[in-house]
Amino acid sequence: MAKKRALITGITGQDGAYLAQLLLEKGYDVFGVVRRSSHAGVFDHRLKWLGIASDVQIFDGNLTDLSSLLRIVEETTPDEVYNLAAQSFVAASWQQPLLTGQVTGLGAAAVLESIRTRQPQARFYQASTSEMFGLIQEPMQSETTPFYPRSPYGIAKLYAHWMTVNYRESFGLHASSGILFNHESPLRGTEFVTRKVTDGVARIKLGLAKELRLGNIDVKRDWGHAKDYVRAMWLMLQQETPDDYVIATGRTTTVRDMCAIAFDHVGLNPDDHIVIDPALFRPAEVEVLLGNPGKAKRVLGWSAEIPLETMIREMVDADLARLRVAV
Ligand code: NDP
Ligand code: GDR
Repeated sequence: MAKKRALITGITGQDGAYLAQLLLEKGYDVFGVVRRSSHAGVFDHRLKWLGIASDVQIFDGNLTDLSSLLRIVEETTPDEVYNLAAQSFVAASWQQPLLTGQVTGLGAAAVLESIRTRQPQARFYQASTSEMFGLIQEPMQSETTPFYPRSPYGIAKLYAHWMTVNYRESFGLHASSGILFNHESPLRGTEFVTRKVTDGVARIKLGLAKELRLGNIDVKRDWGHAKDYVRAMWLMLQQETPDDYVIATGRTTTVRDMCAIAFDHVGLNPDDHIVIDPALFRPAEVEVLLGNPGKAKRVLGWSAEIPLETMIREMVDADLARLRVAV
C-alpha cells in the first residue's frame, strides 16, 4: 500500500514537531511548510531535538502567501493537511493585531482554499483553541459552549474555526477542528507561562537568576501534554465523518499552583523568587478554562495520559539539562 502523505503548516512549532514525529512513526511521508527567515539553519531546532530533522521534507512558504500554499499542495498531493501555523502568543496579539488576523485567521482560509481548489479529497485539521471560549459562559466548556473570545488571537482563531465548519458544510471537505486547551512540553516556547516558569526555576536553581517575574498568577488553565494532544489531531482525521472536538484534561489549576510544582521539584520556595509585574497583565484576561473531553473520549477513544505534575517536572529537568550544557 502507498505511504500516506501529510502536510503540516507550523512544523517548526511545538505541536508541529511532535505531530511530525507521530506521523513518521506511523509510516507517513511528512512535508512541512516553513517560512523563510534570516535564521535559516536553526529553524528546525525542535525537529533536531526530536532527532527527525532529516526525515521530513521542508517547503518554503508562508500562510500570508496563497500562491506558495497552492504550489506546495500541488507538489505534495497530501492525504492529510494539518494547519498548525499561527501567531500563537495571545499577549503579542494586542501588539500585532493585524498580523495575527492575517496569519492566524486569513491564513487558515488560504490553506482551506488551496485544498478546495487543488486537493479536495485531502482531510484537513484546523488548530482551534479554548481561547475562543474566552469570557466564560459555562463552568466546563464543551463543543456546545458559546464562544466569547477576549483577544485579537482568540477572534482570529474563531474566524478560522468557522471557516473550517463552513468549508465542510459548503464544499463537503473532510475538515475538522480540534478545540485544544493549553498543552505544553519541553519544546514549548519560553514566552508561554509554563516554560517561562520551568526555565526560570532551572536558572534560579543553577544560580543564573534570582527572581521570576510573572503577571496574573490567579488565572486557571486546563493544562495537558503536547504529545497526548497531537495524537488527538491524528485520530480526528482517521474518522469517517469530520467533526469538531474539545481536547482537554478536565482538570484546572492556577498558575500559582503550577509554579509550586516546579519550585518544589528543585527544593525551592516560590514565595522567595516570584515577583508580580503589573506590566505582564493582559488588557483582557481569560480567567479560567476547564474543558470537557467527553466527546473525544466517546468518539475518538482519546484521553489525556500525562498528568500536569509529571509534565512540569519533565520540563524543569529538561531546562536544567539544557542550561547545564550551556553554562
Ligand atoms: P507555536 O507558536 O510553537 O508554533 C507556531 C508555528 O507557526 C511555527 O512553526 C511558526 O513558524 C509558524 N508560523 C507562524 N507564522 C507563520 C506564517 N506566516 N507562515 C507560516 N508559518 C508560520 O505553536 P504551537 O505548536 O504551540 O501550536 C500549534 C497551533 O495550535 C497554533 O495554531 C496554536 O495557535 C494552536 N493552539 C495551541 C495550543 C497550545 O496550548 N499549544 C492550544 C490551542 C491551539 P516559525 O518557527 O517560523 O515561528
Ligand atoms: P495562553 O498561554 O494565553 O493561555 O495561550 P500562556 O502560557 O501565555 O498564558 C497562560 C496564562 O498565564 C498568565 N500569565 C502569564 N503568561 C505568560 N505568557 N507570561 C507570564 O509572565 C504570565 N503571568 C501570568 C496569562 O495571563 C494567562 O492567563 C496558550 C497559547 O498556546 C495559545 O496559542 C493557545 O491557543 C492557548 O494556550 C490555548
